Amino acid sequence: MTASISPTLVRRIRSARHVTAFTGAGISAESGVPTFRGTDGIWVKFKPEELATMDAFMRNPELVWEWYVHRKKVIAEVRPNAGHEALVALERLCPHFAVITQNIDNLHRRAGSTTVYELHGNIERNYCMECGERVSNEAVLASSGVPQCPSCGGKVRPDVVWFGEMLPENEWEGAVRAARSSDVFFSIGTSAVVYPAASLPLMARESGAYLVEINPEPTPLTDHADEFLCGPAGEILPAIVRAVTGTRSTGASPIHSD
Ligand code: BV8
Ligand code: ZN
Repeated sequence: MTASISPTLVRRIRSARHVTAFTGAGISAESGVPTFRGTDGIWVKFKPEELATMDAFMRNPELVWEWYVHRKKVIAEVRPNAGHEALVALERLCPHFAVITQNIDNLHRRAGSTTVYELHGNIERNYCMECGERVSNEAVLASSGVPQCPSCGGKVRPDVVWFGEMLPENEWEGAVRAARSSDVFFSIGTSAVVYPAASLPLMARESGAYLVEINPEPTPLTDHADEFLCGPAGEILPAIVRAVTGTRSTGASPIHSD
C-alpha cells in the first residue's frame, strides 16, 4: 500500500466532532466509472462545452442525450467500491459526518452514506424543462431520441448541473455549513479545478479544519493540504478506518459517542 496513515491523522479523527469527505470522479474510478481529466477521461474525447452546457443541449439535444444515456448505462453496471464503503464505516465512527460530492453517479448513497450533498446533481433523476415534472429513468431509457414530458410534451433533461448553471441552493448551503464546521476535511479523488465546488477545501481549512488530500497525483490543492496521501482512494480509505479502529478489518466500532 502506498501512503501510511500518520498517528496525527488517527488522533485528529478520534477527537473530531465533525468530519467531512469531499469527493470527485477519482473515488469512482475503481468502480469502473471513467474520470473527466484522466488518460481515458471523458474530457479527452469530448469538450465540456460541447455536451455539458445548456447551449449544447439547445443546439443538439439528441447528441447530449445520447451521451447521458451512455453514462446512465455505464453507471447502472457498476457497484460502489472499498473507498465508498470505507466512508460509510467512517460515518458510523464519527458523531457528525458528511459527504460532499461532485459525482452524479449516486454511488455514495448506493454504498449506504446517509448525509450526501450532491453539488452537481444526480444522473438517475430527470425533469421536464417546461413544467418541472420529474420523469423516471425507466421512462427516459425506454424512449428513443430526446425524451418528452408525459404531461406537457416539453423537453426532458437529466437533473445534473451544467457549466454556467447555478448549483442547487440547499445542497450548496449544506456543503458550506459542513465545510465550515469540519475538524477533519478529506479531499478525495478530485482535480479541484471546477468552481465553486473547488473552493470548499480551502473554506474548511480557513475555518480550522485539518485538510487531508487523497489522490495518486498532486493537484492545485496539494500545497494547501496538511497531509497528502498519495495513492488510490480504494486502498487508502480502508487503511484509515483500520488505523482509527486499531483493527485489521474495517468492522468499525464507534470510537466515542456524544
Ligand atoms: C457556475 C455535472 C456560475 C455534469 C459538472 C471560477 C474560476 C474559473 C471558472 C469558473 C469559476 N467559477 C465558475 C467557473 C466556470 C465553471 C468552472 O469551474 N469551469 C472550470 C472548468 C474552470 N463552473 C461552472 O460553470 C459552475 N457553475 O459557476 O455557475 C453562475 C454564476 C452566476 C449565474 C449563473 C451561473 C458549474 C460547474 C458544474 C459543472 N458540472 N458535472 C456532468 O457530469 O455531466 S462538473 C464535472 O467535472 C464533475 O462534476 C466535476 O466537478 C468535474 C470533474 O472534476 P473531478 O471530479 O475532480 O474529476 P477529474 O477527472 O478532473 O479528476 C479526477 C481526479 O481523481 C484526478 O486528480 C486523478 O488524479 C484522481 N484519481 C484518479 N483515480 C483515482 C483518483 N483519486 C483517488 N483514487 C483513485 N483511484
Ligand atoms: Zn412537462
